[in-house]
Amino acid sequence: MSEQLVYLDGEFVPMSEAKIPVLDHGLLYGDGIFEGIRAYNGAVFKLDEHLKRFLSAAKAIHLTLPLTSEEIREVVLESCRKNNIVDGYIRLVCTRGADGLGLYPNAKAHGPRLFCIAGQVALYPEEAYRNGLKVVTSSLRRNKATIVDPQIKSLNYLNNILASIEAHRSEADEALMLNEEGLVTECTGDNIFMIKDGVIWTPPVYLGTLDGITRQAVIAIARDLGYPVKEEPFTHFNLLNCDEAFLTGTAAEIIALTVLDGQNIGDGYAGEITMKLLTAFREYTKKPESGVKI
Ligand code: PXG
Repeated sequence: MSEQLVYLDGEFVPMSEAKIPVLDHGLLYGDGIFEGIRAYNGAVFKLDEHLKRFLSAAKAIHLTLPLTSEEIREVVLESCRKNNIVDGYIRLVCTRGADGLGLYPNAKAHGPRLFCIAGQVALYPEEAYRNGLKVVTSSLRRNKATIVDPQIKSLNYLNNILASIEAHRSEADEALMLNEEGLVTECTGDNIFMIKDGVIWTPPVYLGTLDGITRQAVIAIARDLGYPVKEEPFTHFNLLNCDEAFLTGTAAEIIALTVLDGQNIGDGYAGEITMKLLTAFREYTKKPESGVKI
């Protein structure tokens, strides 16, 4: 197999040559933004929604992207073509560039650096979808929107990484993150939903949640199937006592949360509505209208 080709700063280079200088502000300070995107069946899933979020994040951190939205769209599609992607995972990143050791970004140094990696997706084993994930509540609170807004998909993921390390140290798969008020926000790389008495709940983004692309798709699919969906706050108590809970994210798609802090959610297996949504979601990902053709 030929070497993976990475788009970096205007050209496609082999992975082994795709390097970022040590002075890049993305590396020194987490100063940059990213998107994790899936390709299904020869199309990039929700590409325009990902680009919209990418552009909003750039605006929020005062980052002038080196290409237009239309050009970035083409970079993503061309990255897939160059690597023969039919089903895969794409990482789109823009760093502030090589700006030196000062905190204030030096505009005279190298400008923002855009790169795009198109490769394979690491999936949970299929039995994880039936058995669900073990989740523990993190001792770390989710970043407050008044400090660094979780809606900005920035390269600074320490809040999430530290919570993830904490979860794995206690042999759980994921960490539940509450905000300063103790309300449920999301997990470290996934949004969260719970189902109680046939009603589907997910936290509103203003609590400190990333507005996930999968979250949006699942809300639309659930409403199409006739389930009421509420984007309203709920507590750890509510989650612990719900009938079913699941996480959503680009990599995981829809995966049940079956054990929370050592206690079963429902009967401790993926629930009926969760599995119905997963089936409907997977059908939707195969439809041409869910993505942009590669
Ligand atoms: N919340 C956070 C904090 C995220 O980073 C999601 C929710 C789900 O959003 P999407 O748009 O993917 O439905 C994310 C997703 C991973 C991984 O390996 C996931 C994300 C970033 C990096 C790695 O699962 N983001």
